[in-house]
Amino acid sequence: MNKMDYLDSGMRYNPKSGDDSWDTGVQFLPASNSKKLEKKGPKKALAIVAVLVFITVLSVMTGLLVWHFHFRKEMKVFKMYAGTMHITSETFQDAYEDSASPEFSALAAKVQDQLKTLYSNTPQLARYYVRSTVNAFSEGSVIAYYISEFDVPANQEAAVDSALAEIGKRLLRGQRKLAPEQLRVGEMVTLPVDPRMARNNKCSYNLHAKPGVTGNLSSPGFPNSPYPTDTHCLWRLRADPGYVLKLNFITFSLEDDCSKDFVRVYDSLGPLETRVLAEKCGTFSPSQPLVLISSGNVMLLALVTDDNRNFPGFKAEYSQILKDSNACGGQLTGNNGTFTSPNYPAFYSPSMDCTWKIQVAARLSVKVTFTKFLMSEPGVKLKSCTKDYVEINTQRYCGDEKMLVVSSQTNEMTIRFHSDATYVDRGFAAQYKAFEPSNPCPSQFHCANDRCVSEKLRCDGWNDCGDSSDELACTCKTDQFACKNSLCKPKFWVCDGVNDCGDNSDEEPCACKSDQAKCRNGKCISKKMFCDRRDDCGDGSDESECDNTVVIDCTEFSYKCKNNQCINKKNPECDGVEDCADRSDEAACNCGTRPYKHSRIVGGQNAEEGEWPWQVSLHVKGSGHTCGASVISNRWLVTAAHCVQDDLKVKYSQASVWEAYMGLHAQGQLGKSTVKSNIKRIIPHPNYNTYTFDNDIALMELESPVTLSSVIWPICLPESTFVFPAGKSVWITGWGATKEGGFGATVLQKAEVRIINETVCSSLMSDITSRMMCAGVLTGGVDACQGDSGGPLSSIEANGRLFLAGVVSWGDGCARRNKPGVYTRVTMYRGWITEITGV
Ligand SMILES: *[C@@H]1O[C@H](CO)[C@@H](O)[C@H](O)[C@H]1NC(C)=O
Ligand SMILES: *[C@@H]1O[C@H](CO)[C@@H](O)[C@H](O)[C@H]1NC(C)=O
Ligand SMILES: *[C@@H]1O[C@H](CO)[C@@H](O)[C@H](O)[C@H]1NC(C)=O
Ligand SMILES: [Ca+2]
Ligand SMILES: [Ca+2]
Ligand SMILES: [Ca+2]
Repeated sequence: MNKMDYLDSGMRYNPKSGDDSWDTGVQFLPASNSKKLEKKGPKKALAIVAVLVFITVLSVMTGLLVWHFHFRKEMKVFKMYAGTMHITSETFQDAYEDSASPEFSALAAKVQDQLKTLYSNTPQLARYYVRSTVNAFSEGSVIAYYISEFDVPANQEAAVDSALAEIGKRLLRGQRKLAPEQLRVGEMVTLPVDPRMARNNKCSYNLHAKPGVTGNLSSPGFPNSPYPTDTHCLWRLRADPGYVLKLNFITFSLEDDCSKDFVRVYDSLGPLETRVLAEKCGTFSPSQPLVLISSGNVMLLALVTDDNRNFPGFKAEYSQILKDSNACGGQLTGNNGTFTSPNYPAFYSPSMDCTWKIQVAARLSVKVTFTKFLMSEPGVKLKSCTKDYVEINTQRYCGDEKMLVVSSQTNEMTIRFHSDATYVDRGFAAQYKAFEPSNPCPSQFHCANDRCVSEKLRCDGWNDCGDSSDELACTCKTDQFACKNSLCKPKFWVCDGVNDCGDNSDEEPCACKSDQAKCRNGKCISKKMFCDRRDDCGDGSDESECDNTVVIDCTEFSYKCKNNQCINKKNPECDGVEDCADRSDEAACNCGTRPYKHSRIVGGQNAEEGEWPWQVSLHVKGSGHTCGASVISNRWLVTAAHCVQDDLKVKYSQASVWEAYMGLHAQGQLGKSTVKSNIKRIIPHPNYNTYTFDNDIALMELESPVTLSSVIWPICLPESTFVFPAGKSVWITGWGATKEGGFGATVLQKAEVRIINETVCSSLMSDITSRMMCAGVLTGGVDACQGDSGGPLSSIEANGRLFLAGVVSWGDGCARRNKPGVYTRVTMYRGWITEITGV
C-alpha cells in the first residue's frame, strides 16, 4: 500500500504488534488520493503541501496513541481515604486527645504500622500505598481516625476503592493470626475523601467542650478580615463521654456557591462521607439559626475555600449537652397538643428513631397538622423517603411539605420519626387535635384533604385548602369572574396574562388571534411586526424584547443611556449586562440586594431579618409606628404624601414630629443594627390631591446620613421606562399600619401581591389615574393587614435585584383579599425624585 511509503519517509515509529487500533487509525486518507496527486505533475506544490499536512496529522495521532498506550496507564492519581478503626484491645486515656503526647505518638505508630501491614498484604493496594496518618483518637474503646494516601493509576481507581471498602472485613478475618502486641480491631471503615477536602493550606484546632461552658470558634480572621483563600481548616470538637456536641452558628456568611467555598460538619472526627451532617454555604439569616447536634461525643467542622472571592466567614458557639436530652417520642394524651422533631428548631441529630403514640378520648379521631416540615437531603430524589422520614400508618413523608395534615380513623395514632447517619435538616413542628368523626371541622369548612379552613374562605377565589376543594361548587358573586370550568375567581385577575381559572377562560376575553401577539399596552398586532424595527404597538414594546440589544430612535418608552443613545431592551438597568455603550445602565447599582439567601422556610407571613432592608418604620414621636417608607439612599426616604398631611390634632407635615427606624424587624425590639433618625425635611409631591390621592408620594430627608449595613440598604429606583407588567408578582411589607389606625403585627409582615391589568382595575375601582397601579393579594391571611401606608411595593427583577414599583397608597392598601390595593406608580416620579434628591 502506498500509505506505507509516507509512513517510512516521515515516521520512524513502528506500531507494536497487536495494537489493532493503530491500523484503523490512519485509514482516513485513502491510497487512491495519493495516486491522483502523483499523476498531476503541474500541481506538485499542492501535493507537497498535502503530504506535509498528512505527516503532521499523522505525527499528532501517533503522539496521542503513544501517550495513550504508554503513559496513561502509568498516570497516577493522588487519592485520600478517611478511615476509622475501633480498637478493642486498648482503653482510652486523656493523653490520647493531645497529639503532642508520647501516648498519642505510641498508639498512632501502632495503628500506622498495622495499616501498613494490612495494605502491603493486599495485592490491589500494596503497590500504590503512600502513607497513613492518624489524626485523632476518641472513646469507644479507642477509635482511631486516620487518613491513608495512595498514588493510584487512573485505571485502577475503582479496584482500589473496592479493595479498601472490603479492607475492614479482611482485617477481621486476619485477627486470629495477630501477634499479641498487635491491636485488636472491632470495626474498620475506609472511604474515599471528597476531593474538595484535599485543598491546600491546612490548619486545625482541637477543642474540648467544658461542662457548663459555651466555647466559641470562628473562621480565620473573623470578624476583622475575610477568610483566606485556598484554605482547609478543621475543628475537632469533643465532649465528655455521655454527652453530645451542640454547634450553633451565630454568624454565617460564605460565598453562595458551595462548589467554591463551603463548610462541612461531620458526626465523626474524620471526614467520612457516611457521616456528613451538613454542607452549607451562602448566608444564613439570624432568624433561621443553624444549629447542629451530634449523635456521639465528637464532631468535625471543616471550612474549605477556593482561590478567590472571600466572604466574612462564620462565628459559632459549641457546648456539650447530656445525651439524654436528645431523647424523643412519647405518649401524648389530652385532646390537643404539640410535638416536634428532636432538637427543633435546631437540626435533628443523625441516627435517631422516635415514636409518638397519641391517644384521645374514645370515639374521637386524631388529626395532626404539621406547621413546619423540612426533611430534605441533598441529591436524594423526593418522595423515595428511604433516608430521613416521618411514618404514619405505613405512609412515609419526607422532603419539604407545605400543608401536611394527617387524620386517623380511630382514637389513636402512631408517628414514627427516623433519621439515618448522614445529612440532617430542621425537622418538623406539629399540632394534634381530637375531632368528632362526624364533625371534623366544627364551624369551619372541611377540605377534601382534611384541613379545616374558615368558612369565610369558601368560594372566595383563593385556594386555601391546598387542593382547591374550598372553591368547588360555588355560585359566583358579582365581583367574581365565572370561569368556564365553574370556578369563581376575583374579577381583577381577568386579562392579566395569568391563567387563574385553570382553563384559561379568564384570559380569553382579551386573547389575541392566533397569528397575533400582545403588546404591553394590550394591543394585538401581527407576530410579524415584532422586532422589525418599527414601533407598531405604540409603546415600543414590539421592539423591546428582540434577540440583540440595538440602538434605536428614542421614544418616550425607550431606555435612554447617559450618552443619550436609546436601546431596545426592556428594563436594562442593573440587570448585570452592560447594554449601553457607555455602561451607564449598570453604573448606579448599589441597591436592591439582600444580605441573606432566599429562605426555604415556607408558609407564614413573617419576614426574615434582613429580607427587606429598605423597609422603614416611621414613628410619630409619642404615638409610635404610623407609616412605612423605603430607603433610597443614605439620606433619603420615599413615603406616601397622605402620611404627611396635617389633621386637626397632629401636624404630620412637620419633620420634627417624625422619627425613622431603619433596620427594624420587630416593633418595640430595637436590634443591634437598628438606627433611629430624626427627619430634616419633608417634601410631599406638589400636585398631591387630598381627595383623589393622585400623586401620593413624598420624600423625607434624614437629619444626617445613615450608615448603610446588611439590614439597612437602598432599594433600586426604576427609570420612567421601566415596565412592571400586569400579572407580575411583587411584594408588600409592613407592620400593618394605616394612617387612621395603629399597626397589627409586631414582626415585619410580607405578602405577595400581583399587578392587576390597568383597564380592569379602572373598571372595578373609581378614580384610578395613570399615576396609580393596582395589585391584588396572592398569599396571606384573610383579615390580616400587611403592608403600611407609605411602604414599599418591591419587585424582584433580573439578577434577584429589587426595584421600588410602588408606594402603598389607598384602597385596601394594606392588602386584604377582597379589594385591590392601589399604589403610587413610582416610574412616574423618577425625574422628580432625582431633581430633589440627586438619587
Ligand atoms: C471565646 O473563647 C475564648 C477562649 O476560647 C475567650 O477568651 C473569649 O473571651 C471568648 N469570646 C466570646 C465572645 O465569648
Ligand atoms: C386544648 O385543650 C384545652 C383543654 O384540654 C383547651 O382549654 C384548649 O382551648 C385547647 N386548645 C385548642 C387549640 O384547641
Ligand atoms: C387588559 O384588559 C383589557 C380588557 O379589559 C384587554 O383588552 C387588554 O389587552 C389587557 N391588557 C393586557 C396587557 O393584557
Ligand atoms: Ca378559598
Ligand atoms: Ca388571569
Ligand atoms: Ca443592563
